Amino acid sequence: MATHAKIVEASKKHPIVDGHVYQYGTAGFRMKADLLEGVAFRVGLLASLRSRKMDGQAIGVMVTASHNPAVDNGVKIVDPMGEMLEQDWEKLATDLVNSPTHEQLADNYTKIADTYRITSKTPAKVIYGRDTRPSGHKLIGALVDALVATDTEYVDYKILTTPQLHYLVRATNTEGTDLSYGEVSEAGYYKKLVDALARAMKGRKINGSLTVDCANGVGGPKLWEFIKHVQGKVPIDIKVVNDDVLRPEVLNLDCGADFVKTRQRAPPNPKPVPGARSCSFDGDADRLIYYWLDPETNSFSMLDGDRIASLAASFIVDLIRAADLEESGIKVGVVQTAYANGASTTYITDHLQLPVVCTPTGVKHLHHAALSFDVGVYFEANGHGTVLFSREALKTFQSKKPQSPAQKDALDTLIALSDLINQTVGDALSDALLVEVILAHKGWTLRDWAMTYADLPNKLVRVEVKNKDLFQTTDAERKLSHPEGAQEAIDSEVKKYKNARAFARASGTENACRVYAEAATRSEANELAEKIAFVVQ
Ligand code: 16G
Ligand code: ZN
Repeated sequence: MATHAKIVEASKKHPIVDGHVYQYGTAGFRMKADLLEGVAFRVGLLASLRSRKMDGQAIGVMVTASHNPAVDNGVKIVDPMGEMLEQDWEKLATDLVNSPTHEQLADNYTKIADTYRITSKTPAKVIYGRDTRPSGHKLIGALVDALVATDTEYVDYKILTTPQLHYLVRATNTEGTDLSYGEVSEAGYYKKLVDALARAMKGRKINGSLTVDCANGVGGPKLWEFIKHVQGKVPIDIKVVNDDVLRPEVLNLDCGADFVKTRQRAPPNPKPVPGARSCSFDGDADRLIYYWLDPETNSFSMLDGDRIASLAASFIVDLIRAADLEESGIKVGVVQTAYANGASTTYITDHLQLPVVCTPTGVKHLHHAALSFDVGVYFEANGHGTVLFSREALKTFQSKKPQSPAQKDALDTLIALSDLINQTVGDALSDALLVEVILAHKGWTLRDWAMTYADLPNKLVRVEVKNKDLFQTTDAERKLSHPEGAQEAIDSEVKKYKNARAFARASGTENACRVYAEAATRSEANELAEKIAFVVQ
């Protein structure tokens, strides 16, 4: 049977839901899982085309809805170097998925192949994984039917964290080359982390234990796997909590990085222990937030993505200086979004004296901007982020001849960090190890880290609106260009407060607007957020 006919036949088993408009957004396709079966099938078709377009390199498909409730799911595509799908292809994904009939779907598939001169003679390879949601199994079934219909080779990695799949895509495509990213297996991922951790620690001690809340998601079992690999190699005491993946309904429920960040409090279960160094992963383990309860005052301190970015940037700059590479021209920079706390931006620009770039929300934007630096540190305030090292920077670290043991130590640490950090995408496990390494080097507690600057009080609110698409932004989402007059109204409210800043933007993942406000005091930030919410309502 010709491919066109095979696609039509297979598609009949996995129809999309009539009347629903699908869109490839910042996190791929994400919605109630029962709307997604046809989408998963169609994403399989596109991933196969993408692989052929990229000369047969492996393309990844991840089935996850991250921090969303258990009933949701999502499907997204990973490009060959482990990065997010190229933007032009997001549009193709949206068009292909919305094809109204099975015939038209197969026609659209052929049309894309023709437009991009893709021939079925080029081999295609897709590798995939899913988080712990029960609905993932069925979605993978639909995906595989598409891969079979298009003669695509595939590897099923079963249950993975999102960053593990990104790692595997890059490792697959660089295997046997001088850019090799690591062994092509889940075990290879842990081995790389353990080896890099040992080199980055070099006998230093991590004080006390780290409690990790895994959001009852895939991060739990994977963290246990990591612990098996690290045992006996590097002394690190990890206490795993909220790792129940047998009861799907508890996924992301009152726990996880998104809960901690949005509620600005520790998960109620297990009962927080004052003084304990704690962190939370989100449901697919690509976000990380640290926090602790002050044993003296019992107040809650959160160390979010902005804090991790400033900690990592300051540490790397110190190492570059210690390695006597200050004059080498290595450009270190930080990428944030409008949600970054103003105090973090001031700390990075004024205290660390580093350039800060602001981009729209969504990892792909930050990642792209970070590539313009030799060492690009990017984090969203919500805890998603990583550090990118350019090839030139790595070459400089490797070729520099140390003049003292201290210089050698700094160079070795820089190289170890580049292996410890998952450079494909934000990775909660890898980022947590990075934080642990930095705290160990500096001999810092979370209190020391929290003292570097004081966050400006802030408030984030979600506003129900009739049509969120009316809200268009400019200046990296810091200003509204539409509807007319809205920005002027926001400006006039902001002016009434000291040290204030506020913006509104349409969510990329829900039909709502988000409003963020910062001001000198908590009550003023709350009040300002309410006023801006009123403007956009
Ligand atoms: C997605 C993005 C995340 C962003 C969030 C914003 C990726 C992989 N994920 O989850 O980075 O912070 O959307 O959601 O890019 P919002 O547009 O609904 O505020
Ligand atoms: Zn996530």
